[in-house]
Amino acid sequence: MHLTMKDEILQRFLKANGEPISGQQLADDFQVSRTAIWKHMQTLQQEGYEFETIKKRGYQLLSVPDKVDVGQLKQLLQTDRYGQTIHYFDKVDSTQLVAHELVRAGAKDGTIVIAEHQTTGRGRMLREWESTKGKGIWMTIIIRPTIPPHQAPQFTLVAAVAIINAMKAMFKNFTPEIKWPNDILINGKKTTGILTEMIAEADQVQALLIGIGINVNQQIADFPDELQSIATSVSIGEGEQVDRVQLVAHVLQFLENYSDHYVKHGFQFIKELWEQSSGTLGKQVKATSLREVVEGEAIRITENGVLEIRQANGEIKGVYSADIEILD
Ligand code: BTX
Repeated sequence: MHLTMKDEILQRFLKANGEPISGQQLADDFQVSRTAIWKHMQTLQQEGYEFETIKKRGYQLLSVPDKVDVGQLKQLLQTDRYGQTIHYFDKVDSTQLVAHELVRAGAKDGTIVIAEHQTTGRGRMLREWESTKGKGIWMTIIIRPTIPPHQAPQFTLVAAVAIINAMKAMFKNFTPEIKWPNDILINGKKTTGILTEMIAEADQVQALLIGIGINVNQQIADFPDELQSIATSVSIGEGEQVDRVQLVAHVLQFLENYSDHYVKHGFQFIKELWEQSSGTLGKQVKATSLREVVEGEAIRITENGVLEIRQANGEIKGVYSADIEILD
């Protein structure tokens, strides 16, 4: 992963644990003039890093801005492709819209778009997605798997298990659950939504745009009134402030592993992971789709990611896309 000199300077400060580093030392190490170092320090300060200049000892890092720091993310990432190209924005309309433009311009597999704030974040069926500034992960990953278009919906489930297992690897105070197909719940409330969009030819996917919205550091009062009873954040679940950069890095790592596994070996493994974390199977549910309402026990997901519901009369119905209400 290529780091710019500014990123590398920042890494030095992050690793120094608050100890000062002199401008001369940095200039010697990077073999540039002190003025060049000073310019990078100015840029870091403009980005919100606070430094104190300590006489004869150099710059001391006092605080880092609460933002998803791209330099730090690049440093953490151990993926081959996912997140190797990062488009970072302070504010966008929707990372999905930016990603569509990037796909048209030929963006590579694994390119991500990430923003601190979305003014018109989107859910499924053009619903709104509340994207509070600086509190969540609002990200779209462009992937270019060699799969036929009918398999695209399975990628929503691939993304769901990747996020769930990234969370399980990082947090110990809650157990996230998947609500079919695309919600991740903590203590029964929605913390994450996934929106998968596709650009395809008749028999081949050109690109999938996997939009991931994770509420990370919101407290209840940060959500608008209408979401306060149904939404939650990772921080509320864990009971402490969460490092968003670490979470992004974990999600990308799991997503790359699982996507590659899925493309090579099929859906079985993902299905098993999904079942392990399901908060839907075995429950009485009401599935509302554009066409119909199906009520009954959620019994399984099929190889195609379809949710099967056993109705009171014993008939089993497959649901492809719907909103699920868990009744018990
Ligand atoms: P969804 O249609 O399943 O969920 C949308 C519904 O969820 C809304 O109608 C509202 O009731 C509720 N909701 C809205 N915002 C939040 C929130 N922050 N937390 C909990 N519940 C909420 C889910 O759609 C797909 C969301 C994908 C969002 C990502 S963010 C990055 C990318 N860019 C973009 O515009 N969308 C995706």
